Amino acid sequence: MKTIVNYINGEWKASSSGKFEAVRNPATGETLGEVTQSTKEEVDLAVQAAVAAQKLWRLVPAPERADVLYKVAHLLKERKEELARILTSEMGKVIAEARGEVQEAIDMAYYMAGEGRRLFGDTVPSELRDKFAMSIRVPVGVAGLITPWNFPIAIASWKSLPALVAGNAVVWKPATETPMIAAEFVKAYEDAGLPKGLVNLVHGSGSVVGSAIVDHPGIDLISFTGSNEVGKRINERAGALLKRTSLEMGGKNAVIVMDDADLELAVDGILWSAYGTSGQRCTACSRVIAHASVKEELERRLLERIARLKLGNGLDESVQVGPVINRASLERIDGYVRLGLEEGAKLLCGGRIAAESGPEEGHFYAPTLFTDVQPEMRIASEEIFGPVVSIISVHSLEDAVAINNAVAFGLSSSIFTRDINRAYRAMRDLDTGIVYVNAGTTGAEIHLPFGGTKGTGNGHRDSGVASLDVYTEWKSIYVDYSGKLQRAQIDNY
Ligand code: UN1
Repeated sequence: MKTIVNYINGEWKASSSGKFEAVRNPATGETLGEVTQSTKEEVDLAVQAAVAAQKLWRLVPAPERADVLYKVAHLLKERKEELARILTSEMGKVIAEARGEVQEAIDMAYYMAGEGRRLFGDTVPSELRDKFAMSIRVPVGVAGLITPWNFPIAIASWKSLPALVAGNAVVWKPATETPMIAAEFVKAYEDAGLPKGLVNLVHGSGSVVGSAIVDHPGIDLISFTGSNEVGKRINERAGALLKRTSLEMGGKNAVIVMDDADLELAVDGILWSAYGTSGQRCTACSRVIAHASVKEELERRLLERIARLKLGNGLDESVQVGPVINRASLERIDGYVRLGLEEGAKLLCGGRIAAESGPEEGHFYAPTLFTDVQPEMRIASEEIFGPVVSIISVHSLEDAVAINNAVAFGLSSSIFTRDINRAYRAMRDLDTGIVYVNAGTTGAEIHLPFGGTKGTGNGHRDSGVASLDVYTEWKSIYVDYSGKLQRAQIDNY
């Protein structure tokens, strides 16, 4: 059994609280280890270390900062298989997906290392003679990162790597369910030679450690991925303290299948984005908006393929659907299914805790498909975060887009059509931060901005160059080499 401890100011140490939480394998129920539960005081120590380290780090040339990131990328690449196995054991996603997720962190590390030689600002002409004007990116200070269990290394990479390359320090609270992969990521930073104090890992609950990070005056910005409920609270609290917050929250993502779609391709896209990661992606497909003329054929093909999906322990290469994260999640998903039945939706398959589950064993939910769902039903508008899909029938692209846009979230959407005009209209009108054409709702690549509209976020983006906007301030600089006082807007007009 492993004991997972904090990493504060370059030292691995358990919290003085003496408290631990068990880390369990969601596929087997086996206890993998225990994770230290920290106090507010430890957040304070982490922030002090971060503040001190950042004072020096901001002066290190960005290409030199990036050298450390290249080493992180290299180490993650070397350790990819080992990391993927740890990820699968504590989070449950199938091993092929876990490898993909580690790859996402590797890609992000190389990409952000490249930013060390870019971090582009602007040079622009001044309106006055003999005057030079430019705007440059400068670090914000100390970033507080609060990350979820569903993409425990990829999402942490989207946040910590741009923070560091831009010259910030980090205090990170990972999800309680996935502390082992978090420790491995931090170990890669340590082994790459990142100076102590720049990344601090503090394990514990949201109510103690998360709140302390949000409240601490030494933390300048918060980047959070998780539920809407927690995100709203963070936003209110951090807003009152005038801290920058970047929030990435829920989704209710839809795949639109038009009457001219390649149906086999649509089925592939739906299966992968709805039941991959057991539906526990912010980007998971949980609605299918199908043209009435292809709906029945689509249902028939989906049912045939769902029946062949293999559930089980994600370490088994032949398994396609792993467990959900814990018992509470299993019950919440089942609760939504009961609700769907009460609301009058028609259950086509699944709708039950799968036989692979047991009270002390894994937590598996049978891939579930509802049809004849009305857009306003709760199963069609609230985030379920499990393998549950609702089919809604429409007669036109306009109706499909309107239904897609009617929910409170706006993360990802997709359309299957062979008509280029329809595809472009959808790209224009779908109100989500990510749009796919002829692919499911998942599969975001790290060099593009990740995030969404409406209840999904608050206007910021993870990953891509856009993430630098979260971790930098703009500084506008004017250099007057005329040797005299020149008044802008006055002396020149
Ligand atoms: C998430 O669901 O929180 O596009 C992240 C995807 C992945 C990232 C998902 N690359 O599904």
